[in-house]
Amino acid sequence: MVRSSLRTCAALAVVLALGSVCRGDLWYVWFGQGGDNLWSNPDNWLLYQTGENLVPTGAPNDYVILNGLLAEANPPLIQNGIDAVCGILSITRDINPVIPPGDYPAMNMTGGTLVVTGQGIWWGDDAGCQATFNMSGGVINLTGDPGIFEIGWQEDGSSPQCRGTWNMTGGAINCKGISMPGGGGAYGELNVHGGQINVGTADGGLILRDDNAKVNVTRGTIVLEGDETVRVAGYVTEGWLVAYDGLRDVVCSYNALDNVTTVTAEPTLLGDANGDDKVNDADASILGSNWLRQSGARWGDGDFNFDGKVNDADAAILAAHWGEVLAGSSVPEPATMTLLVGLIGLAWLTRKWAAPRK
Ligand SMILES: [Ca+2]
Ligand SMILES: [Ca+2]
Repeated sequence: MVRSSLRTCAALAVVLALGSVCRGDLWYVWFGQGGDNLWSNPDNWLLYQTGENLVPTGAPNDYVILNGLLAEANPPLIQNGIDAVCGILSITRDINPVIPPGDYPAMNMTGGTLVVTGQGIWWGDDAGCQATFNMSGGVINLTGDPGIFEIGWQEDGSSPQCRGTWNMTGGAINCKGISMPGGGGAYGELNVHGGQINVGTADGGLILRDDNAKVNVTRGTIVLEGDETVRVAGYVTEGWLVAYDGLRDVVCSYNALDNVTTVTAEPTLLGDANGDDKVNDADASILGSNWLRQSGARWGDGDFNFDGKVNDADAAILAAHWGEVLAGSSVPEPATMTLLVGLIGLAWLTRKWAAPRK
């Protein structure tokens, strides 16, 4: 049985690596060998202490360790209908040093709920841990003590550098603090492209420590408990908190009635890659120069739907907003329309523009 032998090998590797380390009560290790990537499928999990296939129960001292062998190819998914619980959610070398070279685990959440009952989330914890969380829906509640949402932790000077990345295009996160990065050697990146993150102060609120912290707000919202305008202004000055990778301004306002500080990006037109409040040939040129890029693309590269790629989905967004200016709209110029068609070369775009725009 291939799957059984994979599990045995992975379990053995974890056992050998863990030795006498014992910081949590139970360790639920994700291997993703159940065939569906669903968090709720026991066959995707291996309880280290017993070798059983069990879904995490949510006891506060239990760890969920997502970087089991082969985890990158089979990342966990929480979707509508799944109510997940765990003690500590971790991508961590501290507990499981057996991260294969080049294996960068991920996790996806499109709906459902995740309640983290223990210390919190350690996303990218210690040297070599490079992990990406993609959240487009659902709700994450960190209810434990301290209930920290930590992106990137690593001892200063150790290598290779860990990188914790959290991409959010929808859904909501409720936590008692955000810590980025910790330990002096890590890199943590939080992209708030949609949805909302509510940050309480029970564990310090929003804490950004150095140049290795990057919070990038585009079309999502961060809500901080209390008047945090001075702290936010400091982060903006340092360049640790930016809007649209620095193309736009961060907007921060305090509402005394609700005692919350809201952080957003200034309004931006969809398709405005260069942030000049117009959607025109300059943006089309940017999109064209990055056309069919498969990974790592940003808003300023023409990735308007935040999937890291530049393709027809982004071209469709550009086309839908072609000629707009922030305070109104204008008629696109024929010459620039031709340029864009030439750059992208999509027949359907030509068809779209053949009809008069309203
Ligand atoms: Ca523009
Ligand atoms: Ca895209």
